[in-house]
Amino acid sequence: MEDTQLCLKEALEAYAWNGRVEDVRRYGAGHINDTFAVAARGMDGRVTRYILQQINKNIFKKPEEVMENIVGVTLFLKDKIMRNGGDPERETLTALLTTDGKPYFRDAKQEYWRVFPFIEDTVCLQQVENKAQFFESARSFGKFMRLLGSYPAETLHETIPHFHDTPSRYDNLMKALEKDAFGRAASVEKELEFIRARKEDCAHLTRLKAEGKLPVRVTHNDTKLNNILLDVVTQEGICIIDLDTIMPGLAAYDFGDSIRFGAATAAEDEPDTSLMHFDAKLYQTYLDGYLQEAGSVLTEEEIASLPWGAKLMTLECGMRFLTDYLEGDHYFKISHPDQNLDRTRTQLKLVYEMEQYFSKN
Ligand code: ADP
Ligand code: GN1
Ligand code: MG
Repeated sequence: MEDTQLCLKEALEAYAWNGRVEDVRRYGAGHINDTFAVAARGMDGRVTRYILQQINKNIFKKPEEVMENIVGVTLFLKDKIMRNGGDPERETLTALLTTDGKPYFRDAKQEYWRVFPFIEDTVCLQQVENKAQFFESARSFGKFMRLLGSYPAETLHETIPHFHDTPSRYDNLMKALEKDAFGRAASVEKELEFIRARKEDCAHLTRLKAEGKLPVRVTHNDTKLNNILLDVVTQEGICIIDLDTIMPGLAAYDFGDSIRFGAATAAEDEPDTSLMHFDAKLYQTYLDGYLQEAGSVLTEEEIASLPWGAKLMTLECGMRFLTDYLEGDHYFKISHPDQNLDRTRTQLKLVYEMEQYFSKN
């Protein structure tokens, strides 16, 4: 803890801030980075807030490349937003520069930090409260992909190789199972049986992609509801955040990951799976919103691939949570011992109910 505080102090000294730093506190419910809200009081007495994040280097092995992607994409989006008469300070992130002009700070322990302005007067939801919010988030993610349609995808770094390569996620799970380093395999037989029965399904999207039947686009790849900020008053989608995994990908990945998290009746880590259901009405709501913004650029094959995205992103996430559980919880942040197992179970329940729904609709 003392170590973190020392590094935090070092990172705080690397930025000019707009005044004197008055408050620094842990912030948000992300599973990956260490996020802090920083409040600084200026000479005029006004308080400005910022988001300070330590990039998770166990996961993002090349933080400079993550930041190069983010700077490139956000500058591109700023230009588009200005041309469309929007507010570039509010509608996309801005990586602030350190006092020596870099979009990140590397501390003495070789950890990487970055700062974004805090987008005020917004809400970040952990669960959908009403249809309108989900519709808005769908429009925003659809628009995000459409706006990045002319971004030079070949300049993007692959920040996490094979991120949505579902068959390789399956293989990783099997490797973790074989090792069973924490002696947990015996307690997850039922879950493994469910996953094994869907081994062939895992390759559906990657196969279509390899055959050139689905176009590769610039995608966000982590489109859960808490990676978008909505206007606190109008509930309009304002800003897409968490841009670490922007990489070339499929529309079905972005669509699917939003469905996985949002078209669900309980939290991702709900221990009582009887409370978790796939919400088909919310699915339709998201589909309508997404197509309203992205429908004009999606091919027929892509539209047909969206339900597969929902199922496979959910199955894949379930496999990732289970792999982490078997490997001793080193990837996703946890706050209680079986949280990754709880997360696995909710995802598998959703997969099951999606299958029932998609087989009839
Ligand atoms: P992680 O990769 O750990 O999920 P995120 O970048 O998603 O990290 O940030 C974690 C949380 O911090 C978000 O869910 C959101 O609540 C909050 N957050 C991040 N960036 C901003 C911002 N610029 N303005 C306001 N809140 C933010
Ligand atoms: C992580 O960073 P965060 O909390 O928005 C993860 C996603 C998972 C998600 C599950 C880089 O997202 O891939 O779908 O948890 N991000 C990374 O909630 O692995
Ligand atoms: Mg996040």
